Amino acid sequence: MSKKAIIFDLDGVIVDTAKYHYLAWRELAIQLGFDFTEAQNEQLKGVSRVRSLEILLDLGNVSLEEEEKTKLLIEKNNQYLEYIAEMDHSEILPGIDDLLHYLKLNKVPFSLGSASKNARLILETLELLDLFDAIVDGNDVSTAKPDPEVFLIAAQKLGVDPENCIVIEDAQAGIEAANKANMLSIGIGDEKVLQDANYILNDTSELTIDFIQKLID
Ligand code: B16
Ligand code: MG
Repeated sequence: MSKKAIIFDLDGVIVDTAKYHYLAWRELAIQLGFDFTEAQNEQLKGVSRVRSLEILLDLGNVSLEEEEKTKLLIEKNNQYLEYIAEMDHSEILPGIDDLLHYLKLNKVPFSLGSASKNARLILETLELLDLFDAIVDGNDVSTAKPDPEVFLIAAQKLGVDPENCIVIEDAQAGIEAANKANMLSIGIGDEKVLQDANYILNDTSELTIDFIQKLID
């Protein structure tokens, strides 16, 4: 049996930071003169910060100079960081804390594979950072999901072959990236969005130790 490893996405798998991204993007949209709905926010899940702004501006039919975009990206992130600063351990999604500790105890290597450039800060706030064997985030990649780069770097850092890695993701772009990396994919959320995943679970409470253990045996 070859060694198996697990790669966790952050937003939507470990913690629901999407609600804070939404609030910060919405404030920006209102400032630019248009509204931004929660349904539209779905399009930003798993997508890089720069790409998120492009999607938002398209939705509002707003076109801006590069310089202005850079300013807005900083503004949005500062606002987002204010929300993040209020987070604590209690915001970890159901079952995740137990699962991470179980994997640690059983010496199953695991990494983060997130698009966020704030990933380390968020994991630290949740008191989870030290558990991870590797962290790969938006600062480490040149191409965002659905490109498999983030997961391939994680596999390399863990010293496990991609085909022995299991990716847990909530975004369609993340499932596509995992499939391209030749990894087993577990989608958390809507089955219509995550239809290309090898397994689809409604939420993280279904990500039980028993379920994961069967996949790594
Ligand atoms: P940041 P994930 C993603 O996290 C979020 O889903 C996405 O909405 C966000 O734009 C992206 O991180 C970048 O985040 O602005 O913090 O760098 O799901 O890949 O963990
Ligand atoms: Mg996500």
